Amino acid sequence: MNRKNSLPLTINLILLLLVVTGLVSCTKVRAPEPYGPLPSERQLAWHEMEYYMFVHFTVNTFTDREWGYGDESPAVFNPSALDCRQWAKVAHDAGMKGIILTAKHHDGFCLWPSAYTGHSVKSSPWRDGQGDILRELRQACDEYGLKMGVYLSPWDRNSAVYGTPEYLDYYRNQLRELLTGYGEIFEVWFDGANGGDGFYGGARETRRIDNKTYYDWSGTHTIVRELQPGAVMFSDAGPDIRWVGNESGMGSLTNWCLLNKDDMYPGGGFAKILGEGHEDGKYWVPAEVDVSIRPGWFWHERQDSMVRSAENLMELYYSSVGRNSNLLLNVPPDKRGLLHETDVNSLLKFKELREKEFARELAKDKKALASDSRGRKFRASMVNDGDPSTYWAPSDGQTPASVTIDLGTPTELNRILLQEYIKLGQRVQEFSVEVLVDGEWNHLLDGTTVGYKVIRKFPVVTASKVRINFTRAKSCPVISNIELYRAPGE
Ligand code: FUL
Repeated sequence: MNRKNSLPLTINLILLLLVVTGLVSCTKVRAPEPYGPLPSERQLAWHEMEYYMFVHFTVNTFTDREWGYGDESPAVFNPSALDCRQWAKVAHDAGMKGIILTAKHHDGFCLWPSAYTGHSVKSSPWRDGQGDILRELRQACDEYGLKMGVYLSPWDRNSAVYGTPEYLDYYRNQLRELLTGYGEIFEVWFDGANGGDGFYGGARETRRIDNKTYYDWSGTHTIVRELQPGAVMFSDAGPDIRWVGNESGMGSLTNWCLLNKDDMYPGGGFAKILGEGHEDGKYWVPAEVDVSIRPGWFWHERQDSMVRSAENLMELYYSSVGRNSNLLLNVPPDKRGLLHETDVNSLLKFKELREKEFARELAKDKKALASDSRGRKFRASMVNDGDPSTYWAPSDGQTPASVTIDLGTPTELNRILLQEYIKLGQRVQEFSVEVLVDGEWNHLLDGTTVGYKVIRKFPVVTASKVRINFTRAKSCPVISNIELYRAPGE
């Protein structure tokens, strides 16, 4: 072999070596297998919304009630200055990502001109019976880049056929109108309050239905999937999003996005289970916290002085978004058809407060070390690179495992935010946080589940390192994000 040919041979050998090493390291960096139920695309998009507006508006706004009986004359519905653009602008300016409107509440009055009943805006004096709030809301949401959702009360105290099989056709026809006439819907809200006394076309009687069987929910779910494949459905029992089990704004500290929903149904009295979900749940059904900015869901003049303050909304944020739930905050328009100045003020102040609270993130791009990583692609620094699509993961079977953020110098902190890479399932069962203060490791806090997002407060501590121990997980923890903050105050 002459010299001329031996050079390429060396290069070939080097190349071969590189390929073999590459292959070996590729097998080493195998991504973790998904574990348990996983979120669908529509659920992933919903998780990222985090915070959006609920709008309760109907005849009740004018009759000063929370539950209309169903005998209200459409003549009472006459907002003097209704402006969905104001709702949408406020939602947008407040940092919300969408609006869910009570298209029909229990009283049966429809905010759109349904072809299946006269009990709607078309029989009201508002816009001379030519109005359609759903249409106006659609335009406003588009203008402000918001998603739109609908609440269609299953219980209808106006309908003469409520309680009979015929009502199901009526309900589904109305649902079809909402799902085909107003563009893309991100969430359909199925309420759990059902049956009781009502007008029922003049019968004025009590009608009880069997929550479990009457509505044939699976048939209704099929319609939603067909007409709006991107929409998530909410109810006490999912199928996509579950009620958190209370209306006071409290997400559960331990909060599984998982639920064994097979034997559950709306209005079935499952409130206790719904907070935590099921650790061994068979389905991905995360929690949504629905709560009102006022004591009532509808506007009442006497409650103008009882609007939640920005500080109170901040607490709600921690007990909902901070606990692996989305926050659906109700802001009811008044008789003018406008969000009241006091409510608007609180919402905008809350936005400012939130921005200040999370203005100083301290972990980003700091040195991160892990007790173990399954390879370069999954190294510790993936938790603070600001990219939600990358994550740290230790090798299989390496739990407990920990990540340490090295802040470089003693730094004041009082908030921590953690996120799992939920596309691979919800895995963390328990974690703890330690801080290095004056050369000594101190225990700071314990936690249970993480899921999409957890934010925890603690009194200011001056630490040079923070260690997050994932002490128990169903399979190796898969962490996409760790943030540390120094929020104003103590
Ligand atoms: C409940 C209803 O009865 C309330 O009026 C309100 O709509 C709330 C969000 O859901 O079940």
